[in-house]
Amino acid sequence: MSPAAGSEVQVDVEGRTLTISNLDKVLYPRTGTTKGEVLHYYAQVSPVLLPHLKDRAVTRIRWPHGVEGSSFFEKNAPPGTPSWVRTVEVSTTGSRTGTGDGTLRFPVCDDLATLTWLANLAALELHVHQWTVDAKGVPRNPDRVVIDLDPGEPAGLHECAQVALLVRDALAARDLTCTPVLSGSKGLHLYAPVPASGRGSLDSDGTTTLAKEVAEALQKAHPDLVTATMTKAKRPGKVFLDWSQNSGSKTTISPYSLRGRERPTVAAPLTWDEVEEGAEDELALEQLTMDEVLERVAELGDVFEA
Ligand SMILES: [Mn+2]
Repeated sequence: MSPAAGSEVQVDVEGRTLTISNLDKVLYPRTGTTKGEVLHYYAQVSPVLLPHLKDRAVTRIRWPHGVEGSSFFEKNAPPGTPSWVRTVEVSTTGSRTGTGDGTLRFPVCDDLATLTWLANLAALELHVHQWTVDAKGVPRNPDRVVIDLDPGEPAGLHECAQVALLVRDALAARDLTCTPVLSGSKGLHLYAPVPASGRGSLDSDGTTTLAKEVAEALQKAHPDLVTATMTKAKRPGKVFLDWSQNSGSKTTISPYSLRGRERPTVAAPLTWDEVEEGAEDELALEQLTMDEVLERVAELGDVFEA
C-alpha cells in the first residue's frame, strides 16, 4: 500500500476486499498519529483484541476528522455496511439496551476484516456490553461483572490502584476473581467473570445489583477514599466506583481499544503485580500508548488471560 494523500486503496483482508481511504490523515494531531498508523495498530493488536470483542454487540465512537474534531456515537450498523459484516438485532425494550421501542442492529467484530473496516471509519473507540450473543444472535445473560474506577482529582491512578486492591478482596469474598485494565483515560476497570448460564447465572439487573452492593460496602468501609455516588461534587480526592456499566444498555471500552484522547492511549490490561506496585509507588502507573501496548503484547501476550 503506497497511496498519495487523500487517495483510496484496495486491500485484501482475509479474503475480503476493503477500500481504505486517507491513510496519511492525521487523527491525533498532538502526536502526529495518522490513520495508517491506527490501522497498523489494530492489525497488530488484533490477535489479543478480537477475543475481547467476540460475540459482543459493539458501539463505536468515531472521530472522522481526528480527535480534535467532533465525534459521534454509533450503535446501528451504518449505511454501506458490507454484507459480510456480522450484525445482530437487539430489542431496545426492557432492560437490555435501555428505553424506547424497537430494535438496534449492532455489528459484531469477530474478525480482522471487520476490525479493519471499523478502523477505516475512524471508529477509534470500541465499546462492548457485558453480555454476549449466541450463534443465532440472541443475547445471553452477562458473562462478567465490571467495576469502573474513576478518580476525582487530585486522586489519580495511584489511588485507583489502592482501591482496586480493596475491590479485588471484596469480590474474592464473593468467590469472584477480577482482572485489572487501565481505562486509557483516567482510571481503571476491573472485570470478574460470572457464569452466563446455569447455576449462579444473573441477568444484567442482577450483576448491576451485585456491583452496587460491592461499591456501597466499600464506600461505607473507606469513606475517605471511595464513593459509590455519581455526583462529581462528592468525588474530589476519591475514587468513584461506577457499578452502572453492568446495565444491559451500557457498554465499557474494550480491552485493547484505542481511546479518542489527546494521545493514542489504549485500554491496557495490567498484572496484579503492576497494580500492587502502583498502590505503593505514586509514579509507578501511567496510561499506556498504542506503541507501548504493542511492545507489551509482543513481550507478554495478553496479560488479561494470565
Ligand atoms: Mn470510567
